Amino acid sequence: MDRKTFLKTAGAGAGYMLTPSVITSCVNDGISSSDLYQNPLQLPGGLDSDILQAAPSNLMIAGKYSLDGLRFNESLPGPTIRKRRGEHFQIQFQNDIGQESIIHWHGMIVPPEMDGHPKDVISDGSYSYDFQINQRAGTYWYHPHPHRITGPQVYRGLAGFFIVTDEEEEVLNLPSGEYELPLVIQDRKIDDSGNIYYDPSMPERMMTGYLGDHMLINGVPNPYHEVHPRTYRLRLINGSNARIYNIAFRSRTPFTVIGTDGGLLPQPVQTTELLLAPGERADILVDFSDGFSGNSAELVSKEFSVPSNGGMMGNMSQMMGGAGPEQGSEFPLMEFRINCDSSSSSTVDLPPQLSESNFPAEESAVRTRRIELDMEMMTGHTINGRLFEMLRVDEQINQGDTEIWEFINNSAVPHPMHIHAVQFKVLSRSGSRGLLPTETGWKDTVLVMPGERVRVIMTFSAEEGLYVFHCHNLEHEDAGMMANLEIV
Ligand SMILES: [Cu+2]
Repeated sequence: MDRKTFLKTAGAGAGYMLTPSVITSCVNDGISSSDLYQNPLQLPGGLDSDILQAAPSNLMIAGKYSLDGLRFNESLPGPTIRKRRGEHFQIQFQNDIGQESIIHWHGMIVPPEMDGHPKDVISDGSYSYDFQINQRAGTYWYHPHPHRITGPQVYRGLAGFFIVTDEEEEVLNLPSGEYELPLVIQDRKIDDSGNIYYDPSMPERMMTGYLGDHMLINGVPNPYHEVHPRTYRLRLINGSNARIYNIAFRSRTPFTVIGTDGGLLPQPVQTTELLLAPGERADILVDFSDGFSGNSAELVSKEFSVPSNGGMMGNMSQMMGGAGPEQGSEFPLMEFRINCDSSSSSTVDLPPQLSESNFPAEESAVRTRRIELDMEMMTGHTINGRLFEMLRVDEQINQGDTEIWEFINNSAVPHPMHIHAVQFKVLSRSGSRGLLPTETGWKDTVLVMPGERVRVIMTFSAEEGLYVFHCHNLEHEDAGMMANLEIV
């Protein structure tokens, strides 16, 4: 489907292309749900076992799409893990998928042998995880991390939420229970027979990554969810292989960003749109009692531009793009149907200060590392000119040191860069984009657009040992856009 057809199809529903002329607070005024959203949103259940089993399963999605899938504990997404800071986490990862795998707890700071380094893959049997949760409350997640095959394993269904709570967050009385919705957004390609398939072409492997033409939330295409006219907390994960979303409401209703990768922001930030790259998380508050016309609140990915980094390579990435809508196209995500008759109205009083964040001062950095991101015709995407090698130490860091890393994207495609074993603060970004609302908080993944230089600062306090950093565009990662960092 080309972009034009896609947008036409997406716009075929009743009503939602209308510009709201009157903003009312929850009145059933006839502008109601569109035909596009026909599938009820599913919410993953909690983990109730000390085994996390990955196994194949053929699935029907929304009654019409088939997926040759992989699931954790027969759940899609995987069961949600909820732990409190200070608790111990113990689990047996049981690998029954018939190929190598290992689990990475994305955003969690854990000992090296618990981190899911690709050298620790198992091809069957089980791997014991046992670590203490010693970090801020936040929306973390887990997914496989084997070298070369992370993309297909995540795509086929292996990913889940890992939610950490703590006292600092609890005193805020944020919406919880049914008013807290974990939402993982993933795009998928579906062929004419309704099969969800993973088959990246050479240009998709080498340039854009695998961009789907159907957007799934918690494994459901075109979902709707009924909400009360009150404030909800949405925990968003971009669990896509390559696609970046520009989260917004079609009505341009503002929402409040309260957290990101490493938990609560220092202060809440109001916005009408928010870029979210693969691997990144956003914790947002949405008040469904105000600012939506009628009883429908439609979440979309708003159009955005990907800076072209000059000449031939930029044009080539455009030409060689996959079959799905291009990176940066607008498309619908899901609909919240506001039940105006319900009485459970409640708003949230946020304090001006959400959390204590002691970001390291720039002067405390003992060195700056330049991390060059390049694309070479024969090699592919490289970090400082090299592809991943399992045991080669690329960056050696003294434990306890504070460093600045400068990511320089010399290529023509975006790279969301993820560093294991730390949370960092984004210091600056060259060009006109500036910092995003989420970049006022702790991050473990940062989007570096073509031509940009992004500086981040962090203190390496994790246990000594070998960890990785890599591009979270999973096709780039699988093709070798990954490197080792050793804490000594
Ligand atoms: Cu990349």
